[in-house]
Amino acid sequence: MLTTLHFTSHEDFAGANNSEKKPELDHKIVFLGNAKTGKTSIISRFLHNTFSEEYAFTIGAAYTKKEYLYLNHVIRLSMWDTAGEERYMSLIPMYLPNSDEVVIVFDVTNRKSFEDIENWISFVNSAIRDPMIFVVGNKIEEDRVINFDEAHQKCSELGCFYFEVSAKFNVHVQELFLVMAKKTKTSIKSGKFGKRDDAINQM
Ligand SMILES: Nc1nc2c(ncn2[C@@H]2O[C@H](COP(=O)(O)OP(=O)(O)O)[C@@H](O)[C@H]2O)c(=O)[nH]1
Ligand SMILES: [Mg+2]
Repeated sequence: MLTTLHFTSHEDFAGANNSEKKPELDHKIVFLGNAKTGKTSIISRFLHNTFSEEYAFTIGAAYTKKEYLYLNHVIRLSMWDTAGEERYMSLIPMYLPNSDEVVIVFDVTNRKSFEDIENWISFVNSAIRDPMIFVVGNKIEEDRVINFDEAHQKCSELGCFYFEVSAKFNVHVQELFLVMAKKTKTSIKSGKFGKRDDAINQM
């Protein structure tokens, strides 16, 4: 699977809350990965442009949605943020079947969170067929123990896309969501959304 991602400037993003246009793309993302890797922080950065140093444990799973405008296309995004803890794992297969993309977050300063990616991927594969998985290395502004090449190599072997962000310094967070919108499996592969495919292909 192709793992090279093209970054696009995020100046074309805008909130679409007041828009009267119907969404042209509707996509759903589930966030997985070990606890404290930054799942909630990445989502907060994207949704509210905020970041907190304090760790607030995510209980079970949290659902959020956002509509935004990209190059005049209205995109509706639904997200499931999960806890990353064993005792809540049994809940996750409920959210997975309807998702278009799965994001597995690890912390580039924490090797264990990187090694556990394989377990997360097996878990996803046992719940859904042919998932579109994005592995995201977070906290890249810190002293890292996992470098880009190692992570990229491993993701190529595992058939996943690889992306790096810093939720804290807002590095590549918008781009991550844009790339996912562009690659949304449902719209691109199945043609289920008809005209929406054309809209996305023009982005
Ligand atoms: N240095 C740094 N810390 C981060 C970053 N993203 C999240 N954190 C911190 O990591 C901790 C866990 O973040 P959180 O989003 O709650 O992780 P989650 O359990 O995966 O949802 C919190 O203390 C955050 O402030 C980042 O990009 N850089
Ligand atoms: Mg969380």
